[in-house]
Amino acid sequence: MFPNEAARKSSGNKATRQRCGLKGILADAVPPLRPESENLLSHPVSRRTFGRLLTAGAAATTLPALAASAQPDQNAVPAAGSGKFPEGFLWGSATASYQVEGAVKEDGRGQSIWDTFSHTPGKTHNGDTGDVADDDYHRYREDIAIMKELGLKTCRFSIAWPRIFPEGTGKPNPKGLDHYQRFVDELHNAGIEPFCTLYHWDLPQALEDKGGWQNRATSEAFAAYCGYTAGKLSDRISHFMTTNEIETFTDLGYKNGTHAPGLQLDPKAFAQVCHNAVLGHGLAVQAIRAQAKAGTQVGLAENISSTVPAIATDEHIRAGRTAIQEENARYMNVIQTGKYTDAYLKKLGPNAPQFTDADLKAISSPLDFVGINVYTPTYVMAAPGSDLGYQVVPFPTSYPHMFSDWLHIGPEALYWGPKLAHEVWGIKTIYITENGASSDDKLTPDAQGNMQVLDTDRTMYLRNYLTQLHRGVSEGVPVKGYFLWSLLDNYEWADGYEKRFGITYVDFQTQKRIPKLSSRFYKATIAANAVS
Ligand code: PNW
Repeated sequence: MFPNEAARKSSGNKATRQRCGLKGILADAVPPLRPESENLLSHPVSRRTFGRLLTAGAAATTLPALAASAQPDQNAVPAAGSGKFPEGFLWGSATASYQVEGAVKEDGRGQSIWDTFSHTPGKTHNGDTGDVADDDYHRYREDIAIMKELGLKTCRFSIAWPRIFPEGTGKPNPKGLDHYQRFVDELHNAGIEPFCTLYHWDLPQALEDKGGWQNRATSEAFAAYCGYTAGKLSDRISHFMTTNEIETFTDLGYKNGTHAPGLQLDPKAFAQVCHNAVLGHGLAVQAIRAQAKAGTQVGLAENISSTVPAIATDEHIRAGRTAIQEENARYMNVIQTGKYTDAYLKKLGPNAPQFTDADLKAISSPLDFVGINVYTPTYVMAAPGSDLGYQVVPFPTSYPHMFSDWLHIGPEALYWGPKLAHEVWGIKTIYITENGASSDDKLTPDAQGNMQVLDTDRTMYLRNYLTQLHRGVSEGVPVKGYFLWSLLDNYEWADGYEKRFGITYVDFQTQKRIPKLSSRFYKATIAANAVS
């Protein structure tokens, strides 16, 4: 087993993590929940929630969303069972800077914690690093041509903070910005709308040297970087996400130590890291709003625990609603509600983070959209008599998973995750900012001797997840787009180049790209605007 797999088994594997989660907490700490039959507006909302809904509504009418300007009525709900998505549904792909770019020493880029970590012996599979990765820094035109060929409407990519501020703060590096301007212009030339993530885990090493996310100064530096960058790029990018998967980078980087910066902090220091990270997100939202063009849409991408009722009866669905709040207490729930749940604080006791009311206000700054990364389900059941009234159901050892051990297959996660997020937090605009799978891809010759990858397992995974997404959209769950992880095989963090998530095969020796069967499936899905 590789180190990263061990980590995911013990922590990144959400079910494992949740099982040792919030047990021992009183069920009455959880706010009353709506019965399945009630819709959002018929439910009596608190004054605070009402205020938030009003703010969100005002933002929606004053800030012209990309989707709104694109004519088609995305609110039109397609018929159940038709497989059809609403006109204007945004089909995209997702990548991240350190996983695809390479060129780590080029054009004044500073060092990131992933350079340090991946070059430390024993930390990654085979000692693999992102030094070259997909060489996308040089080959981005070719990669955008692949997107165009697929018919993508949009593309999620991330900016490497150390390309913009090599030391994390201080003097910006114009060459870094130039690269992303060229990249985004090329996307526009191809008719592809950019969605930009500002932090996909490549923290400048200079900031880690001063404590990284343990240090509140990093939250402030992050906001400054985001404000500056969005200020420079919002003339050509309308959607920004602050962070990618706060949960993953804090858990694996600062608790398990299997991702950069490789620390295993005590519970109190770790709780502060989590707080500083959500605070960084909130301050960044404010900085982007202050410095970017009016109308810029701001959100984040988070792999929330997508709770799935083990059986879809009322009592277990109710358990799913309670669980989605408690299992996401440190991240999405505090971001949406401006409050750490009583159960979360009680569980931490003396290890609770230090925070102020002003912090909570910043953390819960209203968002224009929410990105949800969906890979695995978190199965839950009602547990009458237990403290929280629900239990997370562990995966049996025989439960099917993709090539990554942690990637348990549960298409219903793409139905229940967005649906419950919409119902519980009142989120009005959702994007699936990641969904995809690792496969043990093999190159085989076709009848003419050309190499191909027949990844029927990934294709099966995508078809089933998209069918469940369609189920939600056809019931009115406000998902406006879907970003497949990933366009290309790439550097899968501590798993190095061993675990491939691309729909395009990359030969890492020659950098040759070969579309897989799943790429043909995705192209056909986009062309039909329907899953079948
Ligand atoms: C995401 N889990 O990470 C990241 O955003 C990507 O950079 C990464 O390549 C992709 O998913 C595939 O791993 C995750 O344990 C890490 O549930 C862990 C989990 C999910 C996503």
